[in-house]
Amino acid sequence: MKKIEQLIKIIEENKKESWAILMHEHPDPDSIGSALGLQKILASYKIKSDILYSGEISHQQNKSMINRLDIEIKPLTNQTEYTKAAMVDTTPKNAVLPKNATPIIIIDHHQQNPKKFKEAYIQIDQEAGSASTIITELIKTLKVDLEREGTKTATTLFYGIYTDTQQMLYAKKRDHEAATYLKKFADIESLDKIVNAQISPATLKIIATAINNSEIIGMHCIACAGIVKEKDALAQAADLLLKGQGIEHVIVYGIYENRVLVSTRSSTDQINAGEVVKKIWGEKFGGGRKQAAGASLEIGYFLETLPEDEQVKVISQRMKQDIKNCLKI
Ligand SMILES: [Mn+2]
Repeated sequence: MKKIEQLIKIIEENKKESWAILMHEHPDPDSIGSALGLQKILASYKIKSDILYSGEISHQQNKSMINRLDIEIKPLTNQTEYTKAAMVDTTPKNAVLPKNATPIIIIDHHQQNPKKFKEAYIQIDQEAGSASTIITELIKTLKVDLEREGTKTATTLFYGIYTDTQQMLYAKKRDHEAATYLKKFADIESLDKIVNAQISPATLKIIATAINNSEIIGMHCIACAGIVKEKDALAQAADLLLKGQGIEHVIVYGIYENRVLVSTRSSTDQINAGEVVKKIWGEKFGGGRKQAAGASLEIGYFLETLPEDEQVKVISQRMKQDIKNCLKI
């Protein structure tokens, strides 16, 4: 049986089931795009599905996309109504599933082999620059209509390809072809507003504090953002600092509601951001990918009761010490 026939068979056989589409923990544009794309595919078979995520939505651009395009995705709590699950841009290894749902579709472009799920349609395609590329190809093959009410889907899929290929910089032929196809149906004006989302004054202040307090040691940059009211700002500060000349590894941290939140980035093969975070603070508190990671640490009673500026001072000192010790810098 051809691969596409296998997919159609699975969809047809499960028409009466209750479907959930899962993305990875902290959905990015590629996750959201491919989830919406798959939802559209299922809808063309008259299947209603919900898109769920298990972590949280961070980063201004993601929030801005969801709000502007009015995208409906729900947090995964303890829903029991779903019987089947489709996973995009992730595999069961890296995402939580609804209680009663069996994964029957797994589509991803990362290196992972979900051998456990023999019954499922599995398409792990590392040649694709994004999960959205794979889904767009399926949309084309299955002749799913994007002309009618397909703008939202096309726009998010396009954005998914765009971000996962670093603004098309690493896009291959397939990604370009998929993007070109989607562009006919996408709302480029909205996309422009999403890509160039304005930064709130509070976020700007946090970024400024992080830059002012940054310490650069070789290719490492360690920065304290102080007390932060908007935690997404930490990731934005880390992204920006990584653009600094000679900087290839960034660790930004700030105090947010009795926790120290850490956001890290790496642009070099020498540093695996996720591994570094695990090594410094332990698997329980931190983790992530090669290029981006984070940690969340409890402050504790004695520090919490200190005045804010004392808190920042003590925490920052300890943070820097732990980071430097671990990196041997
Ligand atoms: Mn992806």
